[in-house]
Order: sequence, then structure tokens, then C-alpha cells
Amino acid sequence: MNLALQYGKYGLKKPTLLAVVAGLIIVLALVVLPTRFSAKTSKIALASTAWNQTLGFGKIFYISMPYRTDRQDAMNLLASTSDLKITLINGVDGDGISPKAVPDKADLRPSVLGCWRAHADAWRYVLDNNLETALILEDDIDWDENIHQIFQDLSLQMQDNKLRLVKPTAHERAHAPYGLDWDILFTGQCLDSAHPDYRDLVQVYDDPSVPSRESTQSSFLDYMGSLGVTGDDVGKKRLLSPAYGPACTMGYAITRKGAQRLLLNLSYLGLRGPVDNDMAWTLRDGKIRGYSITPPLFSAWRVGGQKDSDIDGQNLDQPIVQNGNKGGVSKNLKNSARVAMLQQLAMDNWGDYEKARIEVNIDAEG
Ligand SMILES: *[C@@H]1O[C@H](CO)[C@@H](O)[C@H](O)[C@H]1NC(C)=O
Ligand SMILES: CC(=O)N[C@H]1CO[C@H](CO)[C@@H](O)[C@@H]1O
Repeated sequence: MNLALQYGKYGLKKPTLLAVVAGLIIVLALVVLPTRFSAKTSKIALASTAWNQTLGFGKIFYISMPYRTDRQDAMNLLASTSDLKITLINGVDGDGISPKAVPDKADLRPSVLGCWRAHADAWRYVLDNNLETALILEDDIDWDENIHQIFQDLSLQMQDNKLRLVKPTAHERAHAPYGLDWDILFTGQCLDSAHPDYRDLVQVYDDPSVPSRESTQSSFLDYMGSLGVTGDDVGKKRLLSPAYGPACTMGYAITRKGAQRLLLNLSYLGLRGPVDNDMAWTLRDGKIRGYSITPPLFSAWRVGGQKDSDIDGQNLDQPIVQNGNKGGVSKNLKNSARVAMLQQLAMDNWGDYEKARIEVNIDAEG
């Protein structure tokens, strides 16, 4: 029996079989591998926009009362040491808002109303300036010194994440480091809760900058536990999950669509409570799509005393703590950028001259 006959049993001639195998190898080498490879490299290239001065967002805003020049100094200084460009949105004095301009149903203290107004101004700016995304921060916060790397890792997770309902569009693949399938992305909440029926919707990923268990607030440990992240994973993993009950607005990003939905439900149609509460109610109602990052990436910097709040009765009964910024603390961060900044800018000018002088003398003697 010759070979040709043997292959003939399977309806193939030897040369044909070889050609098919060779063809498959060539197709794999020329088409499949490079496409997969280039999809991966373009994902990485897009994620690397997190290294630009606005972390890959259209703009970074921070909200600050005009009179809190101390906090504005601090935010500009901190941003500069992290290579970030931040744009001031003026905080609003609620007493100055005309009753005619107060949204329907809003029955809020002036300071709480003013807080809502400043956030609404930021949403408006996004529409007015045709931004696709913006990150909105408050003026009393801290972040990790590896903020760019943290956002690059987040971008790699978000570009094609498993919470998405539709595949990313060509535009998103080319230009949107965090995708555009969400309205609001909570990156600086002070607590959150998961939708009881959707606990399977969570993307868990490694991040070397995650704070240890000891540095993580118990509300976040509880939240992570409710989504199955416990034990040794605490202190190693971050979670991307649907926002359902977030509180606080120390840092969140919005898309253009998000700015529209917020202005619709939290201005045009009325306002049911403080801005963060109404955001959470709107998320629960399912009228807006949000994601949360846990542990969060922005955290309050607390110095103690009166300076810590411009909202809660302005804490005027409390003293002004001297040495506040030097003794301040923030939670949920592994490497506080405010602490790192002191190191980064520290110097010993005369000590340096002294060392140089000693070296010159040693050289001269040698
Ligand atoms: C950073 O990248 C984003 C996304 O490409 C872009 O919209 C933004 O303008 C960039 N920021 C700066 C300061 O170049
Ligand atoms: C203030 C206001 O009207 N908010 C609305 C936001 O959307 C939900 C769901 O449609 C309504 O129930 C709220 O009343």
C-alpha cells in the first residue's frame, strides 16, 4: 500500500493535506496573531493616556469655595507634584441662589444647596465645552503618589470590561481610555453598597497600590466582602462594580451623557436631597449607569477642627488646628501623595554645600 493510497482513505491527497496544514499555519501567523497582538498593543497605547496631565480624561476639575485659597494652594501644589493639571470650579454660596433658581422639591440648607450648584456647574461645563469625559474632585482630598499608574491599570480593566452590555465602538477603542458606556464613575466615594440581585457583576483585578487591610475603612471591607473579595485578596485587589448606593463626591468622573442625565434628573426635574444622596437614589432607580472603584482612589485629607468642612455648619464651633496640614491624615491610600510631596520637595541646602565643600577638600588632598 503506498502513501497516496493511505491518505486517499480520508479523501485527501498527500500534497493537498500538506498545503492545508501550511495554509493554516500561514493564516495563523499572518492574520490571527498580528491582529491579537495589535489589539493588545493598541489597548496598552490607549491606557497610557492615563500618563497625561488629565489622567486620560478630558479635564480634571476641582471645586473650591472662592475664599478657601488655602485649599486651592494645596491642590495646585499637590497636582503639580503628581504632574496633573486641574481646573478650578468655584464653590457656590447657597444664600446667593435665587429662590427661582432652586430646583423643584429641593428643600435644603443653603450650604447643601450651594454644594449641589457647584457640581451642576461642573456638569454644565462638560456640555458647554464638548468634553467626552471629566474627572470632578473636591478641594480637600489626597490620592496615591502612583496615581498615573493606578489609572493606567484601571483603563486596561475598563476598556472591555465584563460589566459592559455592548462591545466598545471603534471610537471608544481609539479614543476612550475608560470606555464611554457609563454615566458616572465613582472614584472617591466614602461608602457604597451592592445591588442585592447583581453581586455577580464585579471585575476584580490586581493593583500593587491597593491599601492594606489596616488602612482600608471597614465600610469598604464590608462592601468587598459582599462581592466575594476577602482574606488574602484584601490589600491586593481592586474592584470595578456597578454603583448602587455610593455616598460623598470627593472624586467622580462623568461622561457627556452622564452630565446630561445628571442635569436632567438633578436639576431640570427637581432635586430630592443633597447632591450625593440624589445621585445614589437615581442610581437605585436605574435612571443612570454608574460604576464604582473600591477601595476608592481619592480620599479626604483631614487636619482636624474647623478647617475640615465648608458645609456642615462650617464647623465654626471647633478651633482652627495649627500645624493642620503637617499633621493631616487620609485613609484608604497606600502611598499618600500629600506625604510623598514633603519628601519630594525636601532639601538641605547648606548641608548640600557642606558636603560639596568636604568633597572638594578630599579631592584637593587626594
Ligand atoms: C489626555 O488624554 C485624553 C484622552 O485622550 C484627552 O482627551 C485629554 O485632552 C488629554 N489631556 C491633555 C492635557 O493632553
Ligand atoms: C427630582 C426628580 O424628579 N427626580 C426624578 C429622577 O428620576 C426618577 C426616576 O424616573 C424619579 O422618580 C425622580 O422623581
